[in-house]
Amino acid sequence: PPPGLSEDFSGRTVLVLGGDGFCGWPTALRFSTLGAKVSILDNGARRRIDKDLGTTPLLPICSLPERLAAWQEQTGRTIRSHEIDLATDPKALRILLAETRPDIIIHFAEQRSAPYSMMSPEAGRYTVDNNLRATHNLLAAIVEAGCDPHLIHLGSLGVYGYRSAGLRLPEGYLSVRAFGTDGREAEKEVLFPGEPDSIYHMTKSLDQQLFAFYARFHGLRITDLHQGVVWCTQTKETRTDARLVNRFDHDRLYGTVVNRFMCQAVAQRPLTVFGSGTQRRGFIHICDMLRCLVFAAETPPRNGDRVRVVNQVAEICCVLHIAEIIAKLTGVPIVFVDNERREPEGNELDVDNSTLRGIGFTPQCFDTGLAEEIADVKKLLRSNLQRVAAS
Ligand code: NAD
Ligand code: USQ
Repeated sequence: PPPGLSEDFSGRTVLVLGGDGFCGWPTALRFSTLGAKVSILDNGARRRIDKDLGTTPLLPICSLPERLAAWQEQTGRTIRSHEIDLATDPKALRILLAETRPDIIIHFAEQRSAPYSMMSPEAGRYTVDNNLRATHNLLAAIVEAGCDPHLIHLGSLGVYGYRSAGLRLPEGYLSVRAFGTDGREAEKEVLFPGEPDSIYHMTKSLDQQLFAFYARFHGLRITDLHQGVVWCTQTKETRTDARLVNRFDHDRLYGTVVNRFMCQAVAQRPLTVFGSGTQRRGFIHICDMLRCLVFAAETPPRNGDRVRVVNQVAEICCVLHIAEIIAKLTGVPIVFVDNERREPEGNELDVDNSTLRGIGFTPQCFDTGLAEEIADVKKLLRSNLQRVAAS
């Protein structure tokens, strides 16, 4: 652990909202490993969306009860689960909070695909209804239940928009100077004005306003992590048993770019670069995401503090650069595909990630980490095929 932090969560209760998903599942296992009493809340929406779209993750994932039974069998640790829809069942949520009085709530439970949110008016409406209601129901339930958890939300770098236009995107706040009517100059820190490029990212921008209000008005302790695209899928806990494997999305709507490229490379199919590939994004490895989450959980803001915003981004680069590294490592060609998304290409992107840098670890980067990850995807697929053949 970084100096001064114990990474010991014994005696603390952690509620992971969206704990059946790609980021939530390994997070629940990590906090359980670190001694916390963990509960998962999830309404199974993602598994239903998979069914509706006719997509399946690269490796089959067990049902949530099977996953939790496997975790108990492997470690002797219990994780409880609650099938509650955050967006439509505020009463069940309030009762759960009043009963469990969590010390930490980690909120992943939103529809998270930008292209999904833009594919039809229905999908856009679902994304807005689901995400905003979920977040607001959560904030209101914390107040109603009279508990005082540290709420950690997974936001997105995309709330700022991807054009930094010569600025270094700050961690959440911008200092604004203006002249008052008396002619004197005044300065104020304001939330960075978002320029989201999808309905999904817009919901994350609006979430920020809800957090700011509840922190100011009700004194809630909130950390909003503006995270970049997560790459890689497995963690030390999800590797211990095939029934614990994490979801590995590789389809066009939910598969994130690096994970898609790694699958394509293993399948010896061309790497699909959308548009010119000059769009720049922020990225973070899934294991580094967990380290940052543990750090955030250990360093809560105080009641009355403004929302703490952290840019959870380890590396910034353009999509084509990643494709080129993978093409060089595997010999798989790159194909340029018409970009169906409306997003800036050739954009400048500079992000202040001093909090992450200050934690005291070296994040994993593409130049050194991709070869090992591709080998890992091959190994995972091979062992899964053997498991299927043996069953
Ligand atoms: P995911 O779709 O795999 O998981 C989200 C989980 O939340 C699913 O299990 C889903 O069933 C659940 N859920 C959704 N709506 C719910 C509701 N109303 N009530 C209860 N459960 C609900 O997504 P993910 O990749 O794990 O992303 C989690 C969070 O992290 C998202 O908010 C996303 O914006 C953020 N994030 C993800 C990435 C990434 O690259 N995956 C990057 C940055 C930020
Ligand atoms: N892309 C390709 N080829 C592909 C897939 C994607 O070129 O086969 C490109 C896209 O055009 C885009 C970039 O890769 O320019 C990233 O796309 P993505 O699907 O990997 O990620 P994105 O849509 O940005 O969304 C993901 C998560 C979302 C999170 C966001 C963080 O799905 O939940 O909020 O990353 S960020 O991008 O920093 O806002």
